[in-house]
Amino acid sequence: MTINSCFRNCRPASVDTVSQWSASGAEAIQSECQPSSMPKPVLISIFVAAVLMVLAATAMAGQTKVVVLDECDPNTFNPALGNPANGNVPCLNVGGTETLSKFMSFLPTGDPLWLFFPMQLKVDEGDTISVNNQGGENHTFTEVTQFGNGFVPGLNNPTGSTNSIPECRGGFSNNDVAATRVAHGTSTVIRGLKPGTHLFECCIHPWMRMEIDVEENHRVGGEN
Ligand SMILES: [Cu+2]
Repeated sequence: MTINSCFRNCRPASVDTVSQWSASGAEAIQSECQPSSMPKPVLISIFVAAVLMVLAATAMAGQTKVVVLDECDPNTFNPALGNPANGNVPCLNVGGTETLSKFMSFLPTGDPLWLFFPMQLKVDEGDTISVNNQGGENHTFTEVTQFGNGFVPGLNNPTGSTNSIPECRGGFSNNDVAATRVAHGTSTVIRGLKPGTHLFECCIHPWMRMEIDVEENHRVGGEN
């Protein structure tokens, strides 16, 4: 605000001219010229502070990573199981050296090189969990109420049962199961888990299991 426009708008009743007013002292002018509405710099500062608070709240929500691993050897897996014409997904060469015969030798328990890592995780409510498949095969990261058989009978523990747990039933023809697929080289993000214990399993390799314990988040209430 210039001194002239200020004079017009908010001069004291006792002065008639700018020079009169100036004679009463610069500090008085400054004080009289404070506009009644909030000046722009203050508004901008408040906006910036609000944005920073939102960003800080977002940053406080943790991000945790889970890695999906396998060691399939493409040289032995793909001739037997990697024909897309049969609905199979080839083992991608990510350096895996576990041969198919070695893999099969671990059944019915399951090859321990096929796993979620870590196998147990504690997170806070509001945290996001990024699940990244670094193996050569496709997997699922499916929340289940109880661990149990997947949808590939030959890989089921312990008897090759075709009776899979409900969350895996129907395999990828079931949209709910297909939605939990984590293709090799891709990630899926899990959000919004409620406080408590959550179990996740691969519906293809049912020994790939993990538990995520979600703790109630007190940060929003300022208790942390
Ligand atoms: Cu799997």
